[in-house]
Amino acid sequence: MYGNADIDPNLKIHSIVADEDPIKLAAFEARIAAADKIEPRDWMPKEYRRQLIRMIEQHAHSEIIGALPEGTWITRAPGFRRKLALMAKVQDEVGHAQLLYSAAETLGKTREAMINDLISGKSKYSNIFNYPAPTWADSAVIAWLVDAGAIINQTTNAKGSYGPYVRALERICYEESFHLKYGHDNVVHLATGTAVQRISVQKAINRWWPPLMHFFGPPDSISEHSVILMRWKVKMASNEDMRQQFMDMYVPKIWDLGLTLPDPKLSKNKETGLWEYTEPDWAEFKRVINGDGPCNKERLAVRKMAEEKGRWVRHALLRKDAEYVTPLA
Ligand code: BYC
Repeated sequence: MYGNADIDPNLKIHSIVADEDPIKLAAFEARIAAADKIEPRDWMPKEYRRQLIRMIEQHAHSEIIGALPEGTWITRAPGFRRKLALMAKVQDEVGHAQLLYSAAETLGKTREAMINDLISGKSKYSNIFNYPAPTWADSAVIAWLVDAGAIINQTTNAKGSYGPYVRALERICYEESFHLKYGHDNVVHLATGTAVQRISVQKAINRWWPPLMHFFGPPDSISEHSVILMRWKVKMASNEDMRQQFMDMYVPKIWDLGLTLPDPKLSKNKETGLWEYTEPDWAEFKRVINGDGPCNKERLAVRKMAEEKGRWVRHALLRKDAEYVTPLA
Protein backbone atom coordinates (compact mmCIF):
# COMPACT_ATOMS: atom_id res chain seq x y z
CA MET A 1 0.00 0.00 0.00
CA TYR A 2 1.84 3.10 -1.22
CA GLY A 3 -1.05 5.41 -0.56
CA ASN A 4 -1.47 4.67 3.14
CA ALA A 5 -1.52 8.10 4.73
CA ASP A 6 0.19 6.79 7.90
CA ILE A 7 3.33 5.72 6.05
CA ASP A 8 5.92 8.08 4.60
CA PRO A 9 5.74 7.30 0.84
CA ASN A 10 9.50 7.82 0.43
CA LEU A 11 10.24 5.16 3.05
CA LYS A 12 7.83 2.79 1.33
CA ILE A 13 9.40 3.36 -2.10
CA HIS A 14 12.85 2.87 -0.59
CA SER A 15 11.78 -0.54 0.70
CA ILE A 16 10.37 -1.74 -2.63
CA VAL A 17 13.53 -0.90 -4.58
CA ALA A 18 15.88 -2.04 -1.81
CA ASP A 19 17.18 -5.05 -3.76
CA GLU A 20 17.81 -3.11 -7.00
CA ASP A 21 21.31 -2.16 -8.14
CA PRO A 22 21.56 1.48 -6.89
CA ILE A 23 23.63 2.64 -9.88
CA LYS A 24 21.19 1.18 -12.42
CA LEU A 25 18.25 2.51 -10.44
CA ALA A 26 19.72 6.03 -10.36
CA ALA A 27 20.40 5.92 -14.13
CA PHE A 28 16.83 4.71 -14.72
CA GLU A 29 15.34 7.48 -12.59
CA ALA A 30 17.53 10.07 -14.37
CA ARG A 31 16.11 8.89 -17.70
CA ILE A 32 12.58 9.19 -16.32
CA ALA A 33 13.35 12.70 -15.07
CA ALA A 34 14.70 13.60 -18.52
CA ALA A 35 11.41 12.42 -20.10
CA ASP A 36 13.19 9.61 -22.00
CA LYS A 37 11.10 6.69 -23.17
CA ILE A 38 11.91 3.32 -21.62
CA GLU A 39 11.90 0.51 -24.20
CA PRO A 40 11.35 -3.24 -23.63
CA ARG A 41 15.05 -4.23 -23.69
CA ASP A 42 16.16 -1.41 -21.40
CA TRP A 43 16.98 -2.06 -17.76
CA MET A 44 14.01 -1.35 -15.49
CA PRO A 45 13.24 -1.99 -11.79
CA LYS A 46 11.20 -5.14 -11.14
CA GLU A 47 8.43 -3.05 -9.61
CA TYR A 48 8.20 -0.83 -12.75
CA ARG A 49 7.74 -3.97 -14.86
CA ARG A 50 5.20 -5.46 -12.44
CA GLN A 51 3.16 -2.27 -12.22
CA LEU A 52 3.14 -1.79 -15.99
CA ILE A 53 1.98 -5.36 -16.61
CA ARG A 54 -0.80 -4.92 -14.03
CA MET A 55 -2.03 -1.63 -15.42
CA ILE A 56 -1.69 -2.33 -19.16
CA GLU A 57 -3.25 -5.77 -18.77
CA GLN A 58 -6.23 -4.32 -16.86
CA HIS A 59 -6.59 -1.66 -19.54
CA ALA A 60 -6.57 -4.32 -22.32
CA HIS A 61 -9.18 -6.41 -20.46
CA SER A 62 -11.33 -3.26 -20.08
CA GLU A 63 -11.35 -2.79 -23.84
CA ILE A 64 -12.56 -6.30 -24.71
CA ILE A 65 -15.03 -6.45 -21.83
CA GLY A 66 -16.05 -2.85 -22.64
CA ALA A 67 -17.10 -3.96 -26.11
CA LEU A 68 -19.86 -6.11 -24.57
CA PRO A 69 -22.48 -3.64 -23.19
CA GLU A 70 -22.48 -1.65 -26.45
CA GLY A 71 -22.06 -4.77 -28.59
CA THR A 72 -25.45 -6.09 -27.49
CA TRP A 73 -27.03 -3.01 -29.19
CA ILE A 74 -25.63 -3.72 -32.67
CA THR A 75 -28.61 -5.86 -33.67
CA ARG A 76 -31.09 -3.35 -32.21
CA ALA A 77 -29.52 -0.02 -33.25
CA PRO A 78 -32.12 2.44 -34.56
CA GLY A 79 -31.35 2.67 -38.27
CA PHE A 80 -28.70 1.35 -40.61
CA ARG A 81 -26.27 4.29 -40.28
CA ARG A 82 -26.18 4.01 -36.50
CA LYS A 83 -25.79 0.23 -36.74
CA LEU A 84 -22.76 0.63 -39.05
CA ALA A 85 -21.20 3.26 -36.80
CA LEU A 86 -21.71 1.13 -33.68
CA MET A 87 -20.23 -1.93 -35.38
CA ALA A 88 -17.14 0.10 -36.32
CA LYS A 89 -16.84 1.43 -32.76
CA VAL A 90 -17.08 -2.00 -31.15
CA GLN A 91 -14.54 -3.35 -33.62
CA ASP A 92 -12.19 -0.45 -32.71
CA GLU A 93 -12.47 -1.26 -28.99
CA VAL A 94 -11.45 -4.87 -29.60
CA GLY A 95 -8.57 -3.57 -31.74
CA HIS A 96 -7.46 -1.40 -28.80
CA ALA A 97 -7.29 -4.52 -26.66
CA GLN A 98 -4.99 -6.12 -29.26
CA LEU A 99 -2.64 -3.11 -29.16
CA LEU A 100 -2.58 -3.14 -25.37
CA TYR A 101 -2.05 -6.90 -25.02
CA SER A 102 0.90 -6.54 -27.43
CA ALA A 103 2.32 -3.71 -25.29
CA ALA A 104 1.96 -5.83 -22.12
CA GLU A 105 3.57 -8.83 -23.85
CA THR A 106 6.77 -6.77 -24.36
CA LEU A 107 7.15 -6.93 -20.57
CA GLY A 108 7.21 -10.73 -20.48
CA LYS A 109 3.66 -11.92 -19.72
CA THR A 110 2.07 -14.03 -22.44
CA ARG A 111 -1.33 -13.20 -23.91
CA GLU A 112 -2.54 -16.67 -22.93
CA ALA A 113 -1.62 -16.01 -19.28
CA MET A 114 -3.38 -12.63 -19.38
CA ILE A 115 -6.58 -14.07 -20.85
CA ASN A 116 -6.51 -16.92 -18.32
CA ASP A 117 -6.17 -14.41 -15.48
CA LEU A 118 -9.12 -12.43 -16.85
CA ILE A 119 -11.38 -15.45 -17.20
CA SER A 120 -10.46 -16.87 -13.78
CA GLY A 121 -11.26 -13.51 -12.16
CA LYS A 122 -7.65 -12.97 -11.01
CA SER A 123 -7.15 -9.80 -13.09
CA LYS A 124 -9.27 -6.70 -12.78
CA TYR A 125 -10.88 -4.63 -15.52
CA SER A 126 -12.75 -1.31 -15.40
CA ASN A 127 -15.60 -1.18 -12.87
CA ILE A 128 -17.86 0.55 -15.37
CA PHE A 129 -18.44 -2.39 -17.67
CA ASN A 130 -20.11 -4.42 -14.93
CA TYR A 131 -23.35 -2.48 -15.28
CA PRO A 132 -26.17 -3.27 -17.71
CA ALA A 133 -27.09 -1.15 -20.75
CA PRO A 134 -30.86 -1.74 -20.84
CA THR A 135 -31.76 0.94 -23.44
CA TRP A 136 -30.32 2.48 -26.62
CA ALA A 137 -29.78 5.65 -24.58
CA ASP A 138 -27.37 3.71 -22.33
CA SER A 139 -25.24 2.82 -25.33
CA ALA A 140 -25.25 6.52 -26.35
CA VAL A 141 -24.16 7.61 -22.86
CA ILE A 142 -21.37 5.00 -22.78
CA ALA A 143 -20.06 6.16 -26.17
CA TRP A 144 -20.11 9.81 -25.12
CA LEU A 145 -19.17 9.91 -21.46
CA VAL A 146 -17.24 6.68 -20.84
CA ASP A 147 -15.18 7.35 -23.95
CA ALA A 148 -14.72 10.96 -22.77
CA GLY A 149 -13.36 9.71 -19.44
CA ALA A 150 -11.10 7.25 -21.23
CA ILE A 151 -9.75 10.00 -23.51
CA ILE A 152 -8.87 12.20 -20.54
CA ASN A 153 -6.99 9.32 -18.91
CA GLN A 154 -5.30 8.19 -22.11
CA THR A 155 -4.22 11.55 -23.54
CA THR A 156 -2.68 12.35 -20.15
CA ASN A 157 -0.86 9.03 -19.78
CA ALA A 158 0.22 9.05 -23.45
CA LYS A 159 2.95 11.46 -22.29
CA GLY A 160 4.25 8.76 -19.94
CA SER A 161 7.51 6.84 -19.78
CA TYR A 162 7.00 3.36 -21.26
CA GLY A 163 7.41 3.49 -25.06
CA PRO A 164 5.12 0.63 -26.18
CA TYR A 165 2.28 1.75 -23.86
CA VAL A 166 2.40 5.43 -24.83
CA ARG A 167 2.51 4.61 -28.54
CA ALA A 168 -0.53 2.35 -28.14
CA LEU A 169 -2.35 5.11 -26.19
CA GLU A 170 -1.66 7.71 -28.87
CA ARG A 171 -3.19 5.53 -31.55
CA ILE A 172 -6.15 4.59 -29.36
CA CYS A 173 -6.90 8.28 -28.68
CA TYR A 174 -7.26 9.08 -32.39
CA GLU A 175 -9.97 6.44 -32.68
CA GLU A 176 -11.62 7.36 -29.40
CA SER A 177 -12.14 10.92 -30.62
CA PHE A 178 -14.45 9.53 -33.34
CA HIS A 179 -16.30 7.48 -30.69
CA LEU A 180 -16.82 10.60 -28.64
CA LYS A 181 -18.37 12.46 -31.59
CA TYR A 182 -20.57 9.47 -32.37
CA GLY A 183 -21.73 9.25 -28.74
CA HIS A 184 -22.31 13.00 -28.46
CA ASP A 185 -24.38 12.98 -31.67
CA ASN A 186 -26.56 10.16 -30.28
CA VAL A 187 -27.07 11.88 -26.93
CA VAL A 188 -27.92 15.25 -28.57
CA HIS A 189 -30.39 13.46 -30.86
CA LEU A 190 -32.17 11.94 -27.85
CA ALA A 191 -31.95 15.04 -25.65
CA THR A 192 -33.53 17.20 -28.36
CA GLY A 193 -36.06 14.56 -29.41
CA THR A 194 -39.47 13.51 -28.15
CA ALA A 195 -40.44 13.52 -24.46
CA VAL A 196 -39.92 9.74 -24.36
CA GLN A 197 -36.41 10.10 -25.82
CA ARG A 198 -35.51 12.84 -23.33
CA ILE A 199 -36.70 10.75 -20.40
CA SER A 200 -34.80 7.75 -21.67
CA VAL A 201 -31.47 9.64 -21.98
CA GLN A 202 -31.97 11.30 -18.58
CA LYS A 203 -32.53 7.90 -16.97
CA ALA A 204 -29.39 6.57 -18.67
CA ILE A 205 -27.31 9.52 -17.38
CA ASN A 206 -28.65 8.87 -13.86
CA ARG A 207 -27.61 5.21 -14.13
CA TRP A 208 -24.09 5.89 -15.45
CA TRP A 209 -23.09 8.86 -13.27
CA PRO A 210 -22.11 6.89 -10.11
CA PRO A 211 -19.96 4.34 -12.00
CA LEU A 212 -18.42 7.24 -13.98
CA MET A 213 -17.32 8.86 -10.72
CA HIS A 214 -15.72 5.53 -9.76
CA PHE A 215 -14.11 5.11 -13.21
CA PHE A 216 -11.15 7.42 -12.39
CA GLY A 217 -10.19 5.33 -9.38
CA PRO A 218 -10.30 5.80 -5.59
CA PRO A 219 -9.41 9.08 -3.86
CA ASP A 220 -5.70 9.94 -3.95
CA SER A 221 -5.37 9.39 -0.18
CA ILE A 222 -6.19 5.68 -0.59
CA SER A 223 -4.96 5.03 -4.15
CA GLU A 224 -2.47 2.21 -3.61
CA HIS A 225 -0.33 2.62 -6.71
CA SER A 226 -0.41 6.32 -7.56
CA VAL A 227 2.75 7.38 -5.71
CA ILE A 228 5.06 4.93 -7.44
CA LEU A 229 3.29 5.19 -10.81
CA MET A 230 3.52 8.97 -10.80
CA ARG A 231 7.14 8.93 -9.64
CA TRP A 232 8.01 6.72 -12.64
CA LYS A 233 5.71 8.65 -15.02
CA VAL A 234 3.37 5.84 -15.88
CA LYS A 235 0.47 7.83 -14.49
CA MET A 236 0.81 11.50 -15.40
CA ALA A 237 -1.98 12.79 -13.16
CA SER A 238 -3.68 11.57 -10.01
CA ASN A 239 -7.10 9.89 -9.99
CA GLU A 240 -8.71 13.00 -8.52
CA ASP A 241 -7.06 15.33 -11.06
CA MET A 242 -8.53 13.26 -13.88
CA ARG A 243 -11.98 13.14 -12.21
CA GLN A 244 -11.89 16.94 -11.83
CA GLN A 245 -10.80 17.40 -15.44
CA PHE A 246 -13.69 15.21 -16.59
CA MET A 247 -16.24 17.22 -14.56
CA ASP A 248 -14.76 20.49 -15.83
CA MET A 249 -15.20 19.45 -19.43
CA TYR A 250 -18.46 17.49 -19.36
CA VAL A 251 -20.74 18.70 -16.53
CA PRO A 252 -21.39 22.02 -18.35
CA LYS A 253 -22.04 20.17 -21.62
CA ILE A 254 -24.57 17.86 -19.91
CA TRP A 255 -26.33 20.82 -18.26
CA ASP A 256 -26.36 22.72 -21.59
CA LEU A 257 -28.48 19.91 -23.05
CA GLY A 258 -31.05 20.53 -20.32
CA LEU A 259 -30.14 17.26 -18.61
CA THR A 260 -29.48 16.95 -14.88
CA LEU A 261 -27.00 14.96 -12.83
CA PRO A 262 -28.07 12.82 -9.87
CA ASP A 263 -25.96 14.67 -7.31
CA PRO A 264 -27.54 17.64 -5.49
CA LYS A 265 -24.15 18.64 -4.10
CA LEU A 266 -22.47 18.95 -7.51
CA SER A 267 -21.13 22.48 -8.02
CA LYS A 268 -17.90 24.24 -8.84
CA ASN A 269 -16.24 26.08 -6.01
CA LYS A 270 -15.30 29.45 -7.53
CA GLU A 271 -12.48 30.04 -5.05
CA THR A 272 -10.67 26.73 -5.39
CA GLY A 273 -11.75 26.07 -8.99
CA LEU A 274 -12.57 22.49 -7.92
CA TRP A 275 -15.80 20.57 -8.26
CA GLU A 276 -17.54 19.60 -5.06
CA TYR A 277 -19.61 16.45 -5.15
CA THR A 278 -21.15 13.78 -2.97
CA GLU A 279 -18.52 11.21 -2.02
CA PRO A 280 -19.04 8.20 -4.31
CA ASP A 281 -19.94 4.91 -2.63
CA TRP A 282 -16.46 3.37 -2.42
CA ALA A 283 -17.80 0.21 -0.77
CA GLU A 284 -19.85 -0.45 -3.91
CA PHE A 285 -16.78 0.28 -6.07
CA LYS A 286 -14.78 -2.31 -4.11
CA ARG A 287 -17.51 -4.91 -4.45
CA VAL A 288 -17.81 -4.33 -8.20
CA ILE A 289 -14.08 -4.45 -9.00
CA ASN A 290 -13.74 -7.58 -6.89
CA GLY A 291 -16.32 -9.54 -8.90
CA ASP A 292 -19.62 -8.72 -7.24
CA GLY A 293 -21.23 -6.18 -9.57
CA PRO A 294 -24.54 -6.56 -11.43
CA CYS A 295 -22.94 -8.03 -14.58
CA ASN A 296 -19.49 -9.42 -13.62
CA LYS A 297 -20.50 -13.06 -13.97
CA GLU A 298 -22.27 -12.48 -17.28
CA ARG A 299 -19.31 -10.53 -18.74
CA LEU A 300 -16.77 -13.19 -17.79
CA ALA A 301 -19.05 -15.98 -19.02
CA VAL A 302 -19.18 -14.36 -22.49
CA ARG A 303 -15.38 -14.01 -22.60
CA LYS A 304 -15.01 -17.64 -21.49
CA MET A 305 -17.37 -18.82 -24.20
CA ALA A 306 -15.52 -16.74 -26.85
CA GLU A 307 -12.22 -18.20 -25.68
CA GLU A 308 -13.48 -21.78 -25.83
CA LYS A 309 -15.31 -21.40 -29.15
CA GLY A 310 -12.29 -19.69 -30.74
CA ARG A 311 -9.77 -22.25 -29.55
CA TRP A 312 -9.87 -24.31 -32.77
CA VAL A 313 -9.15 -21.17 -34.83
CA ARG A 314 -6.08 -20.31 -32.75
CA HIS A 315 -4.86 -23.88 -32.89
CA ALA A 316 -5.36 -24.05 -36.65
CA LEU A 317 -3.52 -20.76 -37.16
CA LEU A 318 -0.63 -21.83 -34.96
CA ARG A 319 -0.78 -25.37 -36.46
CA LYS A 320 -0.69 -26.69 -32.90
CA ASP A 321 -3.01 -29.54 -33.62
CA ALA A 322 -2.75 -31.48 -36.89
CA GLU A 323 -6.42 -32.44 -36.69
CA TYR A 324 -7.43 -28.82 -37.44
CA VAL A 325 -5.06 -28.25 -40.33
CA THR A 326 -6.50 -28.70 -43.80
CA PRO A 327 -3.78 -30.25 -45.93
CA LEU A 328 -2.82 -28.05 -48.87
CA ALA A 329 -3.71 -29.69 -52.19
N1 BYC B 1 -12.00 -0.14 -12.29
O1 BYC B 1 -4.12 2.49 -6.72
P1 BYC B 1 -5.25 2.71 -7.65
C1 BYC B 1 -12.78 2.20 -22.45
C2 BYC B 1 -8.26 -0.70 -8.83
S1 BYC B 1 -11.68 1.07 -21.77
C3 BYC B 1 -11.46 -1.27 -11.78
O2 BYC B 1 -5.73 4.10 -7.79
P2 BYC B 1 -4.11 2.67 -10.30
C4 BYC B 1 -13.87 1.72 -23.30
C5 BYC B 1 -6.78 -0.74 -9.21
O3 BYC B 1 -6.58 -1.60 -10.30
C6 BYC B 1 -10.48 2.09 -20.97
N2 BYC B 1 -10.46 -1.27 -10.89
O4 BYC B 1 -4.91 2.06 -9.08
C7 BYC B 1 -13.88 0.44 -23.80
C8 BYC B 1 -6.17 -1.24 -7.92
O5 BYC B 1 -6.41 -2.65 -7.77
P3 BYC B 1 -5.20 -3.76 -7.86
C9 BYC B 1 -10.44 1.95 -19.47
C10 BYC B 1 -9.96 -0.07 -10.52
O6 BYC B 1 -3.78 1.58 -11.22
C11 BYC B 1 -14.95 -0.02 -24.53
C12 BYC B 1 -7.04 -0.58 -6.86
O7 BYC B 1 -8.27 -0.27 -7.47
N3 BYC B 1 -9.34 2.75 -18.98
O8 BYC B 1 -12.68 3.33 -22.19
O9 BYC B 1 -3.00 3.55 -9.79
C13 BYC B 1 -16.06 0.80 -24.76
C14 BYC B 1 -6.39 0.68 -6.29
O10 BYC B 1 -6.49 1.78 -7.21
C15 BYC B 1 -10.44 1.13 -11.04
C16 BYC B 1 -8.28 2.21 -18.34
O11 BYC B 1 -8.20 1.03 -18.12
C17 BYC B 1 -11.51 1.07 -11.95
N4 BYC B 1 -12.09 2.17 -12.48
O12 BYC B 1 -5.15 3.69 -10.99
C18 BYC B 1 -16.05 2.10 -24.28
C19 BYC B 1 -7.17 3.17 -17.97
N5 BYC B 1 -9.76 2.15 -10.48
O13 BYC B 1 -4.69 -3.75 -9.28
C20 BYC B 1 -14.96 2.58 -23.57
C21 BYC B 1 -5.90 2.52 -17.51
C22 BYC B 1 -8.87 1.60 -9.63
O14 BYC B 1 -4.15 -3.33 -6.88
N6 BYC B 1 -5.80 2.41 -16.06
N7 BYC B 1 -9.00 0.26 -9.65
O15 BYC B 1 -5.86 -5.05 -7.48
C23 BYC B 1 -5.49 3.45 -15.26
O16 BYC B 1 -5.27 4.57 -15.71
C24 BYC B 1 -5.36 3.19 -13.78
O17 BYC B 1 -5.22 1.80 -13.58
C25 BYC B 1 -6.58 3.70 -12.96
C26 BYC B 1 -6.39 3.26 -11.48
C27 BYC B 1 -6.61 5.22 -13.00
C28 BYC B 1 -7.90 3.13 -13.47
